[in-house]
Amino acid sequence: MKRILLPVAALAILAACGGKSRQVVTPEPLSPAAELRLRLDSVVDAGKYLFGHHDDTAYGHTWEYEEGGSDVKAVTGEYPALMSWDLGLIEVDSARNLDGVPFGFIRSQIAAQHARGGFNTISWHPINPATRGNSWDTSVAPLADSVMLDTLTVWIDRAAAFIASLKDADGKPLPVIFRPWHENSGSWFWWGSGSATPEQYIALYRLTRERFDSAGIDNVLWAYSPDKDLTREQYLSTYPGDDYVDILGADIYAFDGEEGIGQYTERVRAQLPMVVDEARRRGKIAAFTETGLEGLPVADWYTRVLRPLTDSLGIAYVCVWRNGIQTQKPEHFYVPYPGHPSEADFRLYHDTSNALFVK
Ligand code: BMA
Repeated sequence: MKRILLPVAALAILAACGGKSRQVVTPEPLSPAAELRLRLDSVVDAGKYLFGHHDDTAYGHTWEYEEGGSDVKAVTGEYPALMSWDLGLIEVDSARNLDGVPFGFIRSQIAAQHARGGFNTISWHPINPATRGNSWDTSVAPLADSVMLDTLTVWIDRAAAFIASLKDADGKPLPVIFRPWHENSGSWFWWGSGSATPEQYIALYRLTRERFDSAGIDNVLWAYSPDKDLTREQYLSTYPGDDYVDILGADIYAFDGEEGIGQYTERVRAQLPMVVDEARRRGKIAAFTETGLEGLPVADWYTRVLRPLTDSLGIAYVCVWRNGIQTQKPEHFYVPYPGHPSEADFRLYHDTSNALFVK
């Protein structure tokens, strides 16, 4: 069942034609989030999906912070239709995120991506409020201690303030997908299954959305994205609820090069159609929120492995992770850079798949 949201123009026509009294009802303008929802619906209705890349214009394999820089664009001629960004360390008022990207830069890139007709999604790797270690520090489970929620509320409000500050040149809020508390079914994050009960997780997610809502923030679609190998029941066991979530996703990575293709394919086929089905039944959007093969040791991975899995799935987007800088993380990249053996294959994926890119 799809929730039908009519654009303002259609509502105005309906109002103008409706009834003998010819009373014209001036419709409320759509919120940026509702407009984003319509745009994502039209992508899915057209049988397409956005191609996404994390930190796309911040840095790539051989460059950082260069005007026009993007490994996706360098190889395909276009930017990814979706750009992904992370708020990690915004909670402690840092000027740069956990991967060194200045928040001011992220703000400007989100505006630039929107202006070129693209989309933006935001994840968040906050530090552990109990230990002040990073997101992967599970030595203390902060959600077991209700006092931690006070700290987290302050942190959530800082994330909310950043997202509320995203505006276009006319001062209109820019729509974004927000995907906090991701991969919670795994045990590697302090909000994950090893450190939080389903109730604690759901309470954290709901608190996050409630803080945004009470601040009147209306430029966000909310994504839920647990990890791999989940049955429907397991997937739904930490689902925050239809009133809190707009996008149902999953993070499923490929591992082990050629040998791992079978397992990856099975994992995606076992879970993503279920996610798409749940999303449809609930009137929500489905997405493949994170995936990729680190280092691309399989040269035709994009056309041989990813394209058949994603091309007719009914998802609004697929997002691959970042291209780390060569001098820091030489093998940590998920799209080919110029000169990489899978360059031609990625171009072919760009040219022949249902994935969308932007000029
Ligand atoms: C991980 C890696 C890390 C990074 C983190 C947050 O998958 O890319 O290097 O710090 O995501 O972006």
